[in-house]
Amino acid sequence: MKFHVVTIFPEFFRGPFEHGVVARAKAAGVLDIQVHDLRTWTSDRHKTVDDRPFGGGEGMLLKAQPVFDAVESIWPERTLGEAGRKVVLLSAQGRRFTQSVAREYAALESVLLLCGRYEGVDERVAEHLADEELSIGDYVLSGGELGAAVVIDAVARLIPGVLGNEASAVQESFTTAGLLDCPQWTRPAEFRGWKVPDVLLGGNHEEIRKWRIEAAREKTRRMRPDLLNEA
Ligand code: 4FV
Repeated sequence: MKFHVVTIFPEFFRGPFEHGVVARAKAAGVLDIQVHDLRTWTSDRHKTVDDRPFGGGEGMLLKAQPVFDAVESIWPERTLGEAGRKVVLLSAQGRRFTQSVAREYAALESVLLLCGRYEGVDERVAEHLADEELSIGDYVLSGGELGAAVVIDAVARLIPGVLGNEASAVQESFTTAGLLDCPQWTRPAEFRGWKVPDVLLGGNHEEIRKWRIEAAREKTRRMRPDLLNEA
């Protein structure tokens, strides 16, 4: 799977992808991440990528031209809504990024992530260039880069062959029936007087399976009742 990331801070992506699952996926050749500096597609000597909003207001906006030129240079023959690949604008106005969206993206051949900065991006990018806008949550970030890193991490884990044991991608939050993952413990069986539930020490796998489903429901009821309504 291939990710392209367009940003005014390419150096931002030096860190996040050098560790753990994503680094292993890159090393195994099942994941390729290309980071592009948006200023590459500017023509003035100040490499201008932003300008003031029409109608006034605080702050600056990313201009449409460098973003369009970037995408059309990275994917020259691409058309909107094309199968197998997507242009995605990270923004606070986007569709909410969830595990099911991560699964959707993991089935694609390639995703190009556009990282906003300043107060946002000229609306013509969302209207005429991006296949969709995506939000990682209802809060305002200083840029789309963190969102892009979140998307790449969540999707990379779902690429076949990336997680050592695929099983773990099946048995986790937001997979089985949209429930949160059940609580888990590791050694020691007693820590500061706090004991691991006996059923998990009993070795009766059917009992353990049933107990875990109920524990997952109980945790979901307590922490995310909204998920139960969705389920
Ligand atoms: C955001 C989010 C987000 C908005 C203005 C970047 C900022 C600035 N991106 N999920 N929430 N983006 O807040 O993805 O351009």
